[in-house]
Amino acid sequence: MSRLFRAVIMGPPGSGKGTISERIARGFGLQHLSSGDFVRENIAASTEAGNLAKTYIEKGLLVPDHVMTRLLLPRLEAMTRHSWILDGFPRTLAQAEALNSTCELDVVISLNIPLETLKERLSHRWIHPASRRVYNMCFNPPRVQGVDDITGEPLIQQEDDKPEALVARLRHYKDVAKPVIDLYKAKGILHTFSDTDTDHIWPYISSLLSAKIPADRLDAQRAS
Ligand code: G5P
Repeated sequence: MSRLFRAVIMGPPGSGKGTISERIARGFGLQHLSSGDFVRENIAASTEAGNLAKTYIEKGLLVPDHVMTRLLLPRLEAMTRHSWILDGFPRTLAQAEALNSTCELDVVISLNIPLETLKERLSHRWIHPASRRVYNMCFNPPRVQGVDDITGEPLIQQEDDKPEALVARLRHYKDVAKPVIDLYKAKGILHTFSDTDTDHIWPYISSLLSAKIPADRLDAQRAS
């Protein structure tokens, strides 16, 4: 069996973690695990953790570490046979330490995107609440303004993409991410990418992963 590959993608809100993770999942056959999606699934299902998380997300705050680790770690522990890209976790040093005790990472991708670009992107993001399909009114707009391409239902702007919550999220990210970035730098697995455009960053990430992912795993993926 080919060796498993585990990667994390970090970056502030709107940096393109979700967009790039989808490309990695498609291109390299990794499972895309998104901490934000886990949180939103729990909110939609009104679990105890979801109800608690909702009160933080609505204020543009991070969900407390003990809630996040309780949601995420069992999901990761259950994926013993899969290679994955983990999007949005860890965000704090406590989360990074908890992850460390669960698995060994091969690569950490850090996205370094200018603040003005982030604000611009997120203020244009709209979603279809039932499916979580994401649109951007400039980058990937719906075919008809304000409605979902598949269902024709109305799109909404998430509470935490509205301007007040957004500024708080961006400010907070920098403070809590620094020790996590320093930790992965010290381990020699951090790779940072800086640009205003996902399409410019993508070829570099793709080359990195082509070099890092074991050849037998890539061959299996290409053959499938
Ligand atoms: P999430 O869901 O992890 P965020 O805030 O970290 O949320 P977000 O906002 O989903 O991350 P992203 O994944 O980095 O952003 O970026 P994306 O969705 O791919 O792209 C953003 C927008 O820009 C999209 O509309 C996309 O189409 C567009 N775009 C992408 N590239 C380009 C480009 O090149 N040009 C242009 N013009 N547009 C582009 O977490 C949500 C909340 O859950 C909690 C927190 O409260 C968090 O705020 N949470 C956690 N709390 C504590 N610890 C954790 N580990 C947590 N994980 C989640």
